[in-house]
Amino acid sequence: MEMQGRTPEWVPRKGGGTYATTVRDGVEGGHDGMPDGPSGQGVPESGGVRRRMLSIDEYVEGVRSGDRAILGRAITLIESNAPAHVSLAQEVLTQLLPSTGHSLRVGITGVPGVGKSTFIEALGCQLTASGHRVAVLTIDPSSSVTRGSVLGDKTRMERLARDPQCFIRPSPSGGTLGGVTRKTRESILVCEAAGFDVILVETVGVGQSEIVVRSMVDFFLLLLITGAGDELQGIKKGVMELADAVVINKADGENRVRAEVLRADTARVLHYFAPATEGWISPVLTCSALDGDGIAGVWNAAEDFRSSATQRGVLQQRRNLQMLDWMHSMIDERLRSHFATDLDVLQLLPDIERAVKAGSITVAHAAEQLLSTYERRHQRTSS
Ligand SMILES: Nc1nc2c(ncn2[C@@H]2O[C@H](COP(=O)(O)OP(=O)(O)OP(=O)(O)O)[C@@H](O)[C@H]2O)c(=O)[nH]1
Ligand SMILES: [Mg+2]
Repeated sequence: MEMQGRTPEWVPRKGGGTYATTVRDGVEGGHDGMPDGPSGQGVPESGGVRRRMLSIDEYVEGVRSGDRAILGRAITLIESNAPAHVSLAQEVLTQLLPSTGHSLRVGITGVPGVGKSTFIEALGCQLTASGHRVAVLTIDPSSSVTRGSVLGDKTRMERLARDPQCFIRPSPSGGTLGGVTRKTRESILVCEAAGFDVILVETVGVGQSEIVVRSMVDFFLLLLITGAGDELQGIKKGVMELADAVVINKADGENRVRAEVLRADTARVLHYFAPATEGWISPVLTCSALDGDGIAGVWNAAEDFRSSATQRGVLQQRRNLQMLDWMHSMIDERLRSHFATDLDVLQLLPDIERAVKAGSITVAHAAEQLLSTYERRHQRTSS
């Protein structure tokens, strides 16, 4: 098989070239959870280092034994779009599946600057101090261009990044939101197999990313701050309806009173929404991520949620549905991309689009012509 032997895992990138067909770099600066910073093992040096490809067993055993370097490499493998890596990653995942599912998956969203990273640092440190092992993943749609707020996060989660009981991995760069979603979902599974019992997924709350994170976590947390305006913070976008808990952050100093007012107002608004999770009343809390006040209360709410949702079977049901939705969205995405790249369709498309714009053909008829062109070609190739 092509993957065996000395196939290079790391390909030199010139001028920061495309990641699409290569295995993406590990994360510089110890941000992948290596306690010892940029030189941590498992992080390739920039410029590309040829390293021996690990076998499936080495990945599986390494991850199961909690080897952080191999965990980092397994996630890098998952993030690769190269076809050979994709199939190897699926083999590794299949073997790891029995060891997955034993964590509480928590999504954290809120407008930029609300304090998500600071909150995760505070919560993460409290959790590891009480014996938990915490993995932090981020979904940042902007990171495909700029690598997002990784640099900012590095300084805001400094203590946590050095904590040996914590593993931090930023958003995979490049690709569609669908691709990023698959990678993060699979990374959650690998982190669970490596023994992390709390998975925190941060998203910056731009575009569709909150919905995407909601679709992969058990417990979804919305952070708010005073003075940012309701519309901006998700009431109109419908994010508040998805939250299993709403937390007013920065409830410290002079802002404490305003935060309490917003808490009470938000609780009143939430009262009119259908529950985000059947049988669960989403609490509205206050905290200060900066000085740590109220963080334990947020975690208590998450624990209460876990026990109540587990008891009622709602948690398992949510996870089952999430996996089915995931499967269907992967199929949708593949079909759509087949259709959009079909040569016959591409040839016909400009004429059809012109006709639709000119009003000389109905939309239904146009869609029908394109789809039947696609189907005819597909029937030819499959017979
Ligand atoms: N006073 C106060 N400041 C806070 C608190 N939490 C965060 N901050 C500050 O708010 C700013 C933004 O914090 P971040 O944690 O980076 O916010 P974020 O939501 O992760 O931001 P993005 O990743 O850019 O979306 C920083 O300057 C923090 O120090 C808090 O509880 N109280
Ligand atoms: Mg952040």
